[in-house]
Amino acid sequence: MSRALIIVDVQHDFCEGGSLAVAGGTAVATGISRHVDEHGQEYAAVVATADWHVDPGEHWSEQPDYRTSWPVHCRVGTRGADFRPELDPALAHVHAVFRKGEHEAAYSGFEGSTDVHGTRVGLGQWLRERGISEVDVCGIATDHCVRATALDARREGLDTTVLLDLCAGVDPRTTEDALAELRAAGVHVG
Ligand code: VGL
Repeated sequence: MSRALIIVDVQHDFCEGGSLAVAGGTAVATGISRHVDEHGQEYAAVVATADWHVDPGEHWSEQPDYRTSWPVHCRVGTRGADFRPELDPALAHVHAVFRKGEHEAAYSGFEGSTDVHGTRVGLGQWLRERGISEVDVCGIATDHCVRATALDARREGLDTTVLLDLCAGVDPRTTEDALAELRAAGVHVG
């Protein structure tokens, strides 16, 4: 059995002071770095995803509803799209970064791709090629990108665990709904 860690969207704009700040985001960045320091050797691979928007259409809105439309966030070339510095110790162990959403909303890390010798490779293919059968998922936001990434991981047939202590959610109600949906889909919530 071969396990990977997927670190979802721990970027400035999703942490305190960012344009779409999620309470607890910075603490999650610190916690993930500690987790990788303590448990990094248990993973065959550690990967990170990043929201990476150029022009994502109605995903950005001047009047966001915070469910399907959002303030401008993670614009490519801005600090908001960068990873939080508290994640740096974990990033030193990251094998690949999967960027998603240049021209559309993209909640799941499985919509992201990384460059392998000039070819774009999606997260699902990348994990399959390395024989990964289990994934731990952590990051921001529990009720959106973590949710979508964990559901897609299950659909890929991966034994999937959400590390809840290493996640932060936008809204307590949608976070509870997301956790119920994840459990119903067979995702472990630990
Ligand atoms: C996210 C809202 C909008 C996330 C991304 O990373 O969970 N949330 N875009």
